[in-house]
Amino acid sequence: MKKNEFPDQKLEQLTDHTTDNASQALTTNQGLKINNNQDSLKAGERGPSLLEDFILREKITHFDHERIPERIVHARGSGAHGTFKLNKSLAKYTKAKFLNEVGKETPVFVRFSTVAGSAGSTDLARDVRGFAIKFYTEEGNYDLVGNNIPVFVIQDAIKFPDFIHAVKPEPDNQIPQAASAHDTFWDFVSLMPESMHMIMWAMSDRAIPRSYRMMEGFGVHTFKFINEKGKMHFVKFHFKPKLGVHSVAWDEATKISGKDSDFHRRDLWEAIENGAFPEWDFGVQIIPEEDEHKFDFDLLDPTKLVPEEEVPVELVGTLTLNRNPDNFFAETEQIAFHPGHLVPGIDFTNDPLLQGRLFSYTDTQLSRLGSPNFHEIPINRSINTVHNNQRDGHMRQQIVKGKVSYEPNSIGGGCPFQAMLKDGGFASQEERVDGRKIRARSQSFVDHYSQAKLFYNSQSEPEKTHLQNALIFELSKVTIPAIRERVVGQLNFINKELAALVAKKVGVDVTKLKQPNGSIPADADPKTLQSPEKEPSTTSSDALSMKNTVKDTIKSRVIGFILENGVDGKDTSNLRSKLEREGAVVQIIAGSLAPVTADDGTVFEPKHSLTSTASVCFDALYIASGKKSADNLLNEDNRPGTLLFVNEAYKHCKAIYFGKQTDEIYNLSNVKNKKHEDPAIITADKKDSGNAFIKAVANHRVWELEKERNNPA
Ligand code: HDD
Repeated sequence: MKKNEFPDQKLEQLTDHTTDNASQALTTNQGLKINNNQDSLKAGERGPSLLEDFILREKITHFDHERIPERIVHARGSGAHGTFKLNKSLAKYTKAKFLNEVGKETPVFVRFSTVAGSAGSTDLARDVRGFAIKFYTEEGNYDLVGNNIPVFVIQDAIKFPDFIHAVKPEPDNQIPQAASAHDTFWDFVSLMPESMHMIMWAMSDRAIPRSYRMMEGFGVHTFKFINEKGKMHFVKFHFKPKLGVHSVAWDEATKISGKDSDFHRRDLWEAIENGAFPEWDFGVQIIPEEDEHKFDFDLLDPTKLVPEEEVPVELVGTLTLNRNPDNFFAETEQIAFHPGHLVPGIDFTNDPLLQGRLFSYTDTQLSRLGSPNFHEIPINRSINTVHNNQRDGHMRQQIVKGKVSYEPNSIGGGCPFQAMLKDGGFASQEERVDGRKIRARSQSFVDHYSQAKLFYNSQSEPEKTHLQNALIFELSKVTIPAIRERVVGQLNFINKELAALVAKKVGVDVTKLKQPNGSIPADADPKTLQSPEKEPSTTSSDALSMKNTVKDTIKSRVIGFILENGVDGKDTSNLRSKLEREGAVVQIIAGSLAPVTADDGTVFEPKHSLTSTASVCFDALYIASGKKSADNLLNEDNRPGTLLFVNEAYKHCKAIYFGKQTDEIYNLSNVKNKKHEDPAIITADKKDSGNAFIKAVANHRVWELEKERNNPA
């Protein structure tokens, strides 16, 4: 389906604010047609410019003010429009209308982001990814402002500014950009044992996704569902990508950052333009109110997940992104999310991280978007009309009729009036709250390692190796030995082998470790503050390993065809059609951008040359059949590029298909020395080679052969 073929209420609303400049004359902001946009008004052709030049002044003034502050966190991001479809009614649990009627579609805008980097930073930073969704429901906007990691790094919002200051570039020299591999970050987390669970996730490959389309989304906090009868259930939100959860290798991530730092942004944009609409299954974990204390962790603690083995995820909907924004600034930059944008049927819990967020998000929009009227920006407008007595302020757009801007009133007939519950009026769920005013943390939050153990235990061997290497890389950038030591001390509580492996590489002697003490209040009993011995209630969970994710599709995977003049036209076109039928994207790479002529006269238009791109930007490679093409790829000019392509794809565990008569390339590359069975190296003589290639691409990578592939000799 093409762009804009999804008529929906939000799209119609946005269309009223959208301009198309096609066939239009240039005008000033006042609508005056401009006759000369090349020269300012001067006193004589070589004379000074005149103050009178209102056209120059208007243009320059607007330009001078066209930047707004970037988001304090999650500054780097990309978004798209889409739709949320309900496949199974949740009316039993919630009265939220968009979750009641099977088949109902709700327009959405989703923004993905990294957390630490500034707006111009690389997409491939090792970082958590934001996954924020605005549902434009008939009952108002509902925002689910989540991440691709189901737990958070701190338990209480009061620590958020500290955490962000620690991870952002250091204040004296603004180094490093978009990276956690530095002293202040590790200093902070080494003193905050509660961060260890999320650190495990952030050091895993989840933090370097292959694509926004291949990552999970989580609401993180436990929320509440309230049904028509007022009955409450706790709920955790999940989004599972239909393409599976996949990552890139760290070495690749660092190279992609140089070759194409917009890799994720481009990938999302192109997939949507090509009609390969990203899709997620939406799922919920429902927990009856009575079971609140059934778990051996606190449901209010945002550093904990609810293992799927304990409460299964029920898939009830589909999220599809199907339309790119028309204007990045107007839509993606100006969209303002807020966990406090609620609809009846959904409510907060007392999670102290969530409670603090409820203040922060409106507050930040005031400085970022500059006015309390940010809700009137087209992308932020709800699809039902706003009726209230809030008035005026910078950039007010709504024109509210009448004399009345207060309530109660008689002059306006009492309008706008309070809605009854039965008519969709929102009421916070009543809850008995009894307690002493106290600045303290619940004892039920004092379990910092059990789920960190669960995550580490659940990883496959290659995933564990990547996690170890990530920790080694990050800690090697820490210049203060005591910080490295403290982190290893924390790791020691999670897994002794992991700690020992990391310690060895970062110069820490595990035998001499002192207990990390964390930021312990002076009068606290240290025994209650840490729980290194506690084992997780579930010891290993399949859902936590990317190994167990979807691996049966090559939809939208980008496959590089490396070829040159004289290539076997028939073979190449056949494979191309076969892969495209499966939904893959084929891109031609040749020695230059000049059209390539095949042996049968077919002409292939290269999208890239061997020097303009690199194998890190592709999911798999086909070295196209044909002796002449292979010879040309190995001529003096092309040889280094061709071999680098193959060797890097090999090193990064990708599928490579060597077409007919490409033995010389095979023999000159590192692939030649492989001494093991490798299902992702396909040669043309292999039976059913085309399908074997498709299977290997769908498998994403042969991570289990990483050691062998990295030591090809
Ligand atoms: Fe936050 C933005 C996700 C805790 C304060 N946050 C922001 C975005 C995402 C998250 C995805 C980007 C939204 C967008 O694309 O515009 N934040 C989370 C999650 C958290 C979390 C999943 C924990 C579970 N955040 C959190 C805390 C605070 C904030 C505890 C402050 C007390 N977050 C903000 C913010 C931002 C933001 C400063 C920056 C830009 C914005 O809000 O609109 O208010």
